[in-house]
Amino acid sequence: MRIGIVCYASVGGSGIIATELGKMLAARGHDVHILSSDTPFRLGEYQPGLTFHRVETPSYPLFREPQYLLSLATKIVQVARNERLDVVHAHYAVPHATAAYLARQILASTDSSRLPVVITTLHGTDITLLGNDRSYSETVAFSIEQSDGVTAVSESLKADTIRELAPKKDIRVIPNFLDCAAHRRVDAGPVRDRLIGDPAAKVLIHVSNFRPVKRVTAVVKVFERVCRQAPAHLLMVGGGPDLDKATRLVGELGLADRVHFLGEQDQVLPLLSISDVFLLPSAQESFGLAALEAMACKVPVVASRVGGLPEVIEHGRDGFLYAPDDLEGMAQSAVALLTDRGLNQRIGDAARQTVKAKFCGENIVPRYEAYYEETLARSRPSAGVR
Ligand code: GMT
Repeated sequence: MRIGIVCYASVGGSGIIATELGKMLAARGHDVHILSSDTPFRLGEYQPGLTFHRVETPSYPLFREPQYLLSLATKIVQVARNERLDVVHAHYAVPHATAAYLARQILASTDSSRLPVVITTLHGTDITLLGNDRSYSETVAFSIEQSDGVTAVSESLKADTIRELAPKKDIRVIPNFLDCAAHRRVDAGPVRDRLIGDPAAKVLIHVSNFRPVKRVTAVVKVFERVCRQAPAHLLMVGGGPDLDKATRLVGELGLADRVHFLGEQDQVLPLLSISDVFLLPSAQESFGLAALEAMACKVPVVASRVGGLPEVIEHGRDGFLYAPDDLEGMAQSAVALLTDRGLNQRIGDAARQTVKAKFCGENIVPRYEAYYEETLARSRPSAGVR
């Protein structure tokens, strides 16, 4: 198939999934075109079958507002026409589903025999934070309904979408995934020596884009409770609006020599591989890809029981889940994992097993392929895939 994938380039789960999907589809013989405003940070080196198309949004001195929706729709039209796309797969509804809808209308006005199907994948905040905002909700619901196919990354997000927007559309749940062969614990001794020094010291880690929904100050508060019983180090990986708040709190709590702010990193495997516990006390999480990446590296996750996280983590078996405000519960599980080596190993091994059993790309990507085929067959029964 000829597949166009529209995604955000910035650090975030939807861009990572879209890029990994593109890479795996290309490796499986499809002709894949990624459309984004910048090179997605996980794109990596050149791969046959995978082409990147930059969406340029020219600025005009009269407008304060960048016209990304229009430039993206135009780029989708151009790529769909030039590359004879069968599928346009929009990751994140806002505004990608709308741009894809607009592009298809434009294509239909010029050559309706060559229309790609539009598939939208809902990732989370496009529904739970943005899409349900009254400033956007009608357009987002309309664009979702106008897609030929809609997927969500968890049952929880599907339920949220139905509750918030009530789109007249079936939503297929296809969970997020990893390249399980590539995503594993690596030998990162030198990284550990340089960052932490003491080989006996325990390490906690948090990776996110430091938006309010990630509750990075709760990460620091859990860590402070942990340190009262089991002095450790905390790696804070990422950046975003709440970075300053977290830095300030670390200073106020006198933890500056134990907390390492590392900024955005595209290679998280070495950092996960030197960690003993991953903290994710989010207010909301449609899936929790960052948790899945930790689990693949056998790092036990202590997280909030919200959104799709219970579909990824089974409390007490392959990780620990608590009410978002139960920082004490999170701290106690973290302490147990840092002080009981057997427990840490058992939970870490079970976590890797869960990832391998349920969330490997080799099992999930064929579900996207099947969904593309099914949607194409439904939308143009006689034409089939060209
Ligand atoms: O979590 C983020 O900050 C980024 C955001 C995104 O759309 O890029 O993540 C959402 O999509 C990810 C990939 O499907 C999910 O793993 C995250 O759980 C989800 N984030 C939230 O729901 C807060």
